[in-house]
This record gives sequence, structure tokens and C-alpha cells, in this order.
Amino acid sequence: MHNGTSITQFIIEEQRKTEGATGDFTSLLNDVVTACKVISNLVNKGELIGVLGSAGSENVQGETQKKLDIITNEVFIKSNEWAGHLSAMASEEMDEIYPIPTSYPRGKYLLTFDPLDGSSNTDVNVSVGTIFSILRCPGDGDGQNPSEQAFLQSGSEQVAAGYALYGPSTMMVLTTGNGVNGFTLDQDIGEFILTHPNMQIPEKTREFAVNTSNMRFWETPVKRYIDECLNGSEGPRGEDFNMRWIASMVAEVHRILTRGGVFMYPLDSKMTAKGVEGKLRLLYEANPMSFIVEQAGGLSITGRERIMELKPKALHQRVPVVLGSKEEVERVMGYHKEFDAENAA
Ligand code: AHM
Ligand code: MG
Repeated sequence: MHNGTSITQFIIEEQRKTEGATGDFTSLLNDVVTACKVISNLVNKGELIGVLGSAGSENVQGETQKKLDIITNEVFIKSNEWAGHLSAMASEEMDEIYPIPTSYPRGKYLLTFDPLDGSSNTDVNVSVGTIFSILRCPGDGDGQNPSEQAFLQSGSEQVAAGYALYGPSTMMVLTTGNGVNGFTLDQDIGEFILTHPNMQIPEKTREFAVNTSNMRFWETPVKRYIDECLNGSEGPRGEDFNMRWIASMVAEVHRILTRGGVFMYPLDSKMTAKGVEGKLRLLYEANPMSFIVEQAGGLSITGRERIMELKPKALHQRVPVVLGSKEEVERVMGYHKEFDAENAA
């Protein structure tokens, strides 16, 4: 039995440190936490309540939606639209932004989310998660109709980011720019309890996560990095590496926060042939995860640039992602720089 700090207490105490804080942000985070508890319950019940399987529709990215993608998106909207803290929301599962209906007051924040990341894993009962990011609405949501443009802020502008991981335990990992803290849901009392204070990613690691079935489509620097890992003690790295691929970014990032490693979904020629620049979405996957990873002492890049410095061009923009332990991510960046310099010459 855990008798520690609840996430509500933690958020309120954090907020007290901020001068002029109105309590709006605390209340918004609480609504996000509630949504994640509801989703945890749905995911946990699974086929008992008939929520597994496909919905027979596609999202804006042309991906088949699972029933749970649609249900969890609705849960997020319903939990977060009424309280008056938000001006608009945006999600992986909605083509357009969702302005807060005029029947509710509008507030100074924007919320982006992927309600159920890794949802291809639900039917096989493997961990999935929710990812979210909170931005300030330009003009503090001055009553104007919020536009897509308002969301196109670089990751470094995020006010908070977090994820919920629905695994053997349900966890919530959160940053407000002051380190990273992890909470575990105590199902008996329905509260997240602080169990992983001040999470830090080990700098050096010998573990990587990548979908190697795409190897033949990768760029040379990525291929070089992974080849060197695979060659282990017989290659230039002189050490053996371990590999994992869960196909749930949330679970992958959580492992890295816990024991280090590198996760990548790099650019490949299949994507460029289709005119897309990556697999993962910038605003509600890559940016929040980059914020968390960097707040835990790691690094997150596209291969060539820091993700949080990118100026977003579109709501559903995709980017290549390489994140995790600092030394390894810096190495991957170095390989890209070397390659680009050789090819420019
Ligand atoms: P989703 O948002 O449609 O669930 O896709 C994102 C997921 C990530 O969680 C995961 O890292 C990746 O897609 C897995 O891709 P793949 O099936 O190519 O291995
Ligand atoms: Mg996703």
C-alpha cells in the first residue's frame, strides 16, 4: 500500500511555485488525468465491453482507425472541453482542430493529444499509451476563433507534456519544464501516486529500438549506426547491444526513461516516395516526447536537428525521430553530419 503524494497534490504544489498562477493550469491537468483514468479503465476491460477491433474508418493520415481510437478521442474531448481552460484541441484522430464549443467558456490553453498511441497493439493485449501536450493559445485565447495556425508552435514553447502508459500498471509521466516525474495509478483509490520522482535517462546505454524490417529503406547514417550496434563486440563499438521493439512509442520511451537506450523511427525511402517526412507526428507525438526526454537529461532529434526547435508547418506534420540517451543520440547526429558533409563536397 502506497501512502505517497497524489498527482493532484503534486500539481498544486508545483503550481504554487509559479507566481501569478491562477489555478487554471492545475485544473486543466487534472482533467487530462481524469481522461487517462477513463481510458485506462476502457483498455483494461477490453473485449469484456466489446471495444477491441477496427472501426472500419480511416483517420486523416489514411490509417485504419480502431474502435478504441475513436472512443478514447471522445473521452479526451468530453473531459477537457467544459471547464473553460482551453481554446481548442487537436488530435491524431481529428482532421481539423476542435474549437471549444461556444456553449462553454474558452480559456488560454491549447491541448494536443494522441488518445491511444500504438493502438495496433490493443487487439494483441500489448501496452499502449496516451500522449499529450499543452501550449499557450496566442493572445491568451482572447475570444477569437482559434485557428490551426495557433497550434504551429515549436516544441520549446510547450507548457507541459506527458503520457499515460497502460501496461501491467497504469502510469502517468509528466513534465512542466521542471524535471520529469512518474506516477502509478492505485486502482483501489483511483489516484495516481508519485512513485518515480525526478526520472533521469542514463547517458550511456547499450540498447536500441527500431523497426528493422525497414532497414533497406533507411538513409546511410542510420544504417551505419544500427550496423555498428548489430556488429557488437566484433565491430567498431567493441560492445554488444541489446534490441527491443514494442511498436508502442509510449512503452518504448518509458523503458528509455527507466533504463536508458535509443528509440528511432527514422526517415526512409518509402516515406519520401509518398512525400512524407517521417512516421511519427510532430505536434502530439514527437514534441511532447522530446520535451519529456530532454527534461530527463536525454536528447531528441530528427537525425539532423533538435525536434523541439522545428517550426511546425502543419497540424499533422510528420517527422523522423531519434531520441534517448544523450551520448548515443549525439552519435547518430554526428553520423548524419558526416554523411551530409561528404555528400555536399
Ligand atoms: P499510431 O499513432 O498510429 O499508433 O502509430 C504510432 C506508433 C508508435 O507508437 C510506434 O512507435 C510506431 O507507430 C510503430 O510502427 P511500426 O508498426 O511501423 O513498427
Ligand atoms: Mg500515435
